[in-house]
Amino acid sequence: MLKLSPSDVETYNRQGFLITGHKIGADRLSTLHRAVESVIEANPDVRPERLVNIHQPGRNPQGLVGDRRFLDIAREPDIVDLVNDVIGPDIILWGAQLFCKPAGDGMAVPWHQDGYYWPIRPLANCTAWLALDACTVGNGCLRVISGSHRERRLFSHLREAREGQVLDLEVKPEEIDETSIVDVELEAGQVALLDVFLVHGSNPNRSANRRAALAMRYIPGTSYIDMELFSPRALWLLRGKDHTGRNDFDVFHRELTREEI
Ligand SMILES: O=C(O)CCC(=O)C(=O)O
Repeated sequence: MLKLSPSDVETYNRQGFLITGHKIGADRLSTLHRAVESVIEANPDVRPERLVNIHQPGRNPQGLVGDRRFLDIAREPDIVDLVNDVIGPDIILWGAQLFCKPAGDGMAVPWHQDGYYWPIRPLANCTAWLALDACTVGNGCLRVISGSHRERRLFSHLREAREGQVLDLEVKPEEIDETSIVDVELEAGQVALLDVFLVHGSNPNRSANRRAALAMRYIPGTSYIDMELFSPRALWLLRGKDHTGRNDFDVFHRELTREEI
């Protein structure tokens, strides 16, 4: 079992994010690169930065064709072990988004808090953000406002549908503490963990190198997703139990074949 050190956990709690020492191997990475190509080809009308729920095999409720290889990595014990150390032993996988910024015209992601978008009660989530390509300042790496999660409050967001941005909700500029911006540069295969209250975003990719990353989303078994307020999706109980009794683990699993589950 992979373990974060007490100092890693302290860093995660203090900063709201952690660059872990975990790196997935080259074979696994090549498999995921093939999955990236495959979902881009299967979803020609969707920007590659917006491939939501992409771990759900078959056509997902959002209308996108997902890929089993993303589900496999999201359930990989090494990744789930890291999540375990920050949200505890009851772990539910509920989402995975591919943010693939093509070379030359990759879109920006405005400053936002994930918690602003998601009806998770009580609000808790860890994102395991896996760099599928080398992520650098040059190709639009993840950027975070270190410590912005600490008050565990949601900042005011503006609805700004700006050309070239992946999301249309953006933290008000006056709420951004520019002195605490950290560029999260990662090698391909590295994993960072992000708290649900952390303000984060990324710049456009104008470079000659693609920047792909998979954001895998996990809630603790003490939270539930209010599906009445959300677009429907499948949930996977990966470890422990659902203490709320309000998460439905059958939805959409019924439509999956035995091989797909
Ligand atoms: O990949 C990025 O640049 C942004 C990721 C993000 O916003 C997220 O994981 O919620």
